[in-house]
Amino acid sequence: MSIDAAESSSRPSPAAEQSRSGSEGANSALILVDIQPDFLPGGSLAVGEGDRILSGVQQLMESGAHPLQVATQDWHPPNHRSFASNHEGAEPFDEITLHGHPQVLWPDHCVQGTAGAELHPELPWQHVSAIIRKGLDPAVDSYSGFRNNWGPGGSRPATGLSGLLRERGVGHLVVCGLARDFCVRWTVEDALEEGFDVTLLWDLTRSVDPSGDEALRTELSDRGARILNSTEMAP
Ligand code: VGL
Ligand code: ZN
Repeated sequence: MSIDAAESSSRPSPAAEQSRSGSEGANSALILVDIQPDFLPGGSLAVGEGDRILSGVQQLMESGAHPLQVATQDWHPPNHRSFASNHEGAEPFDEITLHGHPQVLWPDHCVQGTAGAELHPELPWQHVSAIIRKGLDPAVDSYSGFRNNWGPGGSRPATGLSGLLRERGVGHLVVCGLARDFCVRWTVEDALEEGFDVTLLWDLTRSVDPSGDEALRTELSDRGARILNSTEMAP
């Protein structure tokens, strides 16, 4: 056996070691969920106080604390089935059944190519290695960064985010963004199911409906998410 082969067979890759350790730091990724003008005050699906997360998110992006940063971007065609405007007689925030599951009907938002769908122009996106666009299929909504919502066949096809993170040796995700009770929630739930350690930065999220926040916090922490404020994060 050559020296090279002996070395590579006896030594696990740094990425593999890091992902087993599950500790913070070297193998963590910052996941920035749907930080887009349509979800901020003035946007078509504005989340109350959504703009309050921006300076903390910016600091985190610039801190260099997370070697990998990944963003998700809600990115719908104009004929998307989650839009109330595409259902006769429906109003925004009505609930219907779509492919056998409850579906909230939203105001038109994050329409591909519009200003409201951009990643927020004031954040330093140059630090982000990958952007996962979701919600492109007009027939299926897509809250989570990991999987679409249920489609007509009952499956929830993967976006590829899980594979990307694993191949980069990531074991721990630090999640922030909008909206806490939809896309952040579904992303955290899927991340836990995929076996990642998850820290949710509560102060760097806001909800469409804050009345459910207490129950949501309990649910996510019961499922295994660590819930912190950004000020409590190790530097
Ligand atoms: C979202 C509703 C519809 C979100 C996206 O980013 O939380 N919510 N599309
Ligand atoms: Zn959407």
